[in-house]
Amino acid sequence: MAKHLAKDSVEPQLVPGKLRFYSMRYCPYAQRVQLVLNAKKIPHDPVFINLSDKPEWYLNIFPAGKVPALIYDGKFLSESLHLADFLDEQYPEPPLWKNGPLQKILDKIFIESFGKVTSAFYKLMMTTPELEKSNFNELVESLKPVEDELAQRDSKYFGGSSPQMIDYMIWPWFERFDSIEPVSKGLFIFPLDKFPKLEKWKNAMVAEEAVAAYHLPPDKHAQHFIYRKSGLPAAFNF
Ligand SMILES: N[C@@H](CCC(=O)N[C@@H](CS)C(=O)NCC(=O)O)C(=O)O
Repeated sequence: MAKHLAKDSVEPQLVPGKLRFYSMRYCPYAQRVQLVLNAKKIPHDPVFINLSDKPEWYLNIFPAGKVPALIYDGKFLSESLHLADFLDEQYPEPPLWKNGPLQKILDKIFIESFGKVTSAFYKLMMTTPELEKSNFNELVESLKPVEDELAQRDSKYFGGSSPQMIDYMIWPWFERFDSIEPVSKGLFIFPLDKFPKLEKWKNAMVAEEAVAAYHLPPDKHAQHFIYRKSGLPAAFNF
């Protein structure tokens, strides 16, 4: 696995013909952008940032010190959803918003509402020393409208017969739900069987080329959460 660059590192030179992509291997927001890069086969040069010991040079370019970010035509660009949209416009094939403007805005509203799931997951995994039942229940509850949405769409993917932007933007959290079991030492298991539509969707997504190429097993995600929560620098290079 690529090394995450830390404080004492030197900024790597840009690679001609490749998009510079600042990332972190375990970041779900960076994964969103990676999935778009993969789906569109865009030549890119990933540089992984150690977020507990951020490189000086990175803070000089981007004082917020967050990932994901891209450098395109000398311009520094950030925010996963903006980056995903930019890539879709700049590299049109295959289109990831293919269902027209009305569906696009509906999908964007849905992606925004998915923030309830991402914050419930973060609360469960990161805010208490041991995972708590009430936080686990809140996460499970937050998935109900997501299951309902897929049922109502009545399609294999949220985007129809093939994965679209909406599928890629929510996928990273589903990949991480399986890490709840090892992090909680078997106490909590995400009950995917209670969400039959999402279970089928998840199985289809994981087999999809862009997703499979960047997929990590639950124990890797779990190890990152455990290290990160205890503030260990090993969280980024293990
Ligand atoms: N809204 C941002 C969120 C990005 C974000 O929070 N990234 C985390 C890593 S997963 C980060 O860079 N954290 C470093 C920090 O907050 O110092 C996006 O969608 O790109």
